[in-house]
Amino acid sequence: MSLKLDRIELHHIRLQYLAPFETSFARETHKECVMVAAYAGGLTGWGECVAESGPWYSYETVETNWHMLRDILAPALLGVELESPAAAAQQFARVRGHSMARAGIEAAIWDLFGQMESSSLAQMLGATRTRVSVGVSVGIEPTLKEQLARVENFVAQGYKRVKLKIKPGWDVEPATAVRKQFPDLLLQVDANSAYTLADVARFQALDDLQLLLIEQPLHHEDIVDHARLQAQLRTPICLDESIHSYEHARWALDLNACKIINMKVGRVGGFTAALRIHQLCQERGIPLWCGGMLETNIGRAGNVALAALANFTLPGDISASARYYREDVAAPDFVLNGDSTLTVPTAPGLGATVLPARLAAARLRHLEIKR
Ligand code: OSB
Ligand code: MG
Repeated sequence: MSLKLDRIELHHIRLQYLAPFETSFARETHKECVMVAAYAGGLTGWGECVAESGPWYSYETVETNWHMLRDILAPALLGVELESPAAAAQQFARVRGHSMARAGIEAAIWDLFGQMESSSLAQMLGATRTRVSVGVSVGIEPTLKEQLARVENFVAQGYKRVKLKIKPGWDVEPATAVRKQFPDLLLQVDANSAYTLADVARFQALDDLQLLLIEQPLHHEDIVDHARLQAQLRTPICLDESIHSYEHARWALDLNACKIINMKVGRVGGFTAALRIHQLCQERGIPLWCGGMLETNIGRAGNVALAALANFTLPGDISASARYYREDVAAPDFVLNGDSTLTVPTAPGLGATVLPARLAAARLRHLEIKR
């Protein structure tokens, strides 16, 4: 089956988080992102671009996504007969960078093909799991007491894996306190590139806490110093920011810069690239888990489908919908199962769809693109 797009619509939205989310790089109270709707043959496919309002996690922003989608990516697809979602990715082969913009529009094409062919995204990706193990990412809190209360609350909700955000001055102490109160909790930390090799003693102190992994301790592009740090630690290093593409994954593994990779479909440029990285990691014996960007239910549906692939063997940062927003722009909501899992959607395509009234309420900007 093939398709030809009639038009593409972009929606710039803003949603308030239920609670502020603080990392080593920013404290955010609201989500802003671009939602992509692709129209073909009476069907609508949705995709979410995960870039944030400012270039703190990544150089990409809502504004760079908007520019790339409007001026480069949408025009590259409109009027083209697409044989498969991979063919859409192929149309972007000349584009350097801008992974999150590419992934957002590619997701809308996957959704369209899934609906057309009556297969779920998980099926299209070759994933077989019906539920995926998930955890929760806990931001930096003003005090240790507030952090412990937050972790306690998530554990009570049924989350069996917790990730703590760390930064210099907020690392060994909060992680030790959580480990002490929850001796059996699956626990990991994420530094979002806040450290350098000079901080090796900090990481050696974390080495005694039986952490699943230490995520992206060093520079956001680095794969050289991470290899040096890994050689001095027992705890596996997991890379997030540094893995922008299939090639970056291969280079990092060739250098032993990490033992685990956090897969974010937006960061690597779409499901087509994610599938190649999944295969590479499977061949090299490198476990994956699915990262999150505080997505709406559109992005979350894609993450859950991806995490259903065989080599996603660690719990993902894919929490239940209720952890993020009071009213998501899309439905259905994802609910945490008793075994700390989310259920993989089985409906055709993403299995999630935007609610027009919610979208309108959250929308700051709208654009229709036709050939
Ligand atoms: O580093 O994993 C990260 C959110 C925004 C930017 C970077 C990160 C995160 C998260 C969120 O940790 C995890 C989630 O979506 O629940
Ligand atoms: Mg991270």
